[in-house]
Amino acid sequence: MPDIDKVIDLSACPLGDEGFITACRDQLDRDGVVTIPGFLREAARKALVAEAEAESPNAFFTSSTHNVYLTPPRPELGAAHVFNRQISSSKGCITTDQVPAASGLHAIYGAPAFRRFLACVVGETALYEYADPLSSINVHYAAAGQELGWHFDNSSFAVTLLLQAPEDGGAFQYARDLRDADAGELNFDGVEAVLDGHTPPELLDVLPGTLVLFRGRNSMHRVTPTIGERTRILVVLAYNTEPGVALSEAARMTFYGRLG
Ligand SMILES: O=C(O)CCC(=O)C(=O)O
Ligand SMILES: [Fe+2]
Repeated sequence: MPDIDKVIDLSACPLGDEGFITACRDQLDRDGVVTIPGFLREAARKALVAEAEAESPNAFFTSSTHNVYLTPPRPELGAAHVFNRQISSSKGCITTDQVPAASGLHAIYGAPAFRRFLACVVGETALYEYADPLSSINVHYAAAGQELGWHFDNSSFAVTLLLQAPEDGGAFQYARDLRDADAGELNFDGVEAVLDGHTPPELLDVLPGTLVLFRGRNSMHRVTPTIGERTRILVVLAYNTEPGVALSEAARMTFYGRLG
């Protein structure tokens, strides 16, 4: 495994710098998102793209429909209700165990300094890997026409690394603080206005090599369809706030098509 400073540009993301950590935390609290451009060194990013492309024939492809809340439908509301509106998503995915052992992704994911940095920024005391061999590091592939439809995340925060942008499309759009999950406020009118194009979403402009920290539990977001022959390649780094937690078997079957 490479040294962490061969993969992360520590001048763009000084992991132990208290001032930098505070600035990131304040930004995440204020805006619900932090981007750190140039997080990956360019040589490392290229190596990670090559690794991801080599493994892409073994990706698990899914094409599904879901509502924006990622829950089963509620028939009593009626098929036309925004709660039951079905959204399409399609992508390919590889899992932690498919990332080569010598990959910089394992070096980043496991580095104590990186974990401490993330924990401080998201306001947790510590972060832990998933107990199952699939869920900690995922690489997502979106080829021409593939997209991630509008949704709210179940997790309180997400960590992503864009490895390769498509020629066009693949834009990350979001509508901030659209619901309040903890208060049980689903905001049907607000959601419908975004889905119908009456409320224009915000655009997060992300260059390859950027680290994104995003609070997607109350901010609805999507990734628009890839346009052109270059596949969008994005890494999701997932952590738990408790040790020894595995992703549920149902979720693993849906996302990966297997349990381990
Ligand atoms: O692909 C992205 O940039 C975002 C991914 C996302 O929203 C998710 O995996 O829930
Ligand atoms: Fe999401």
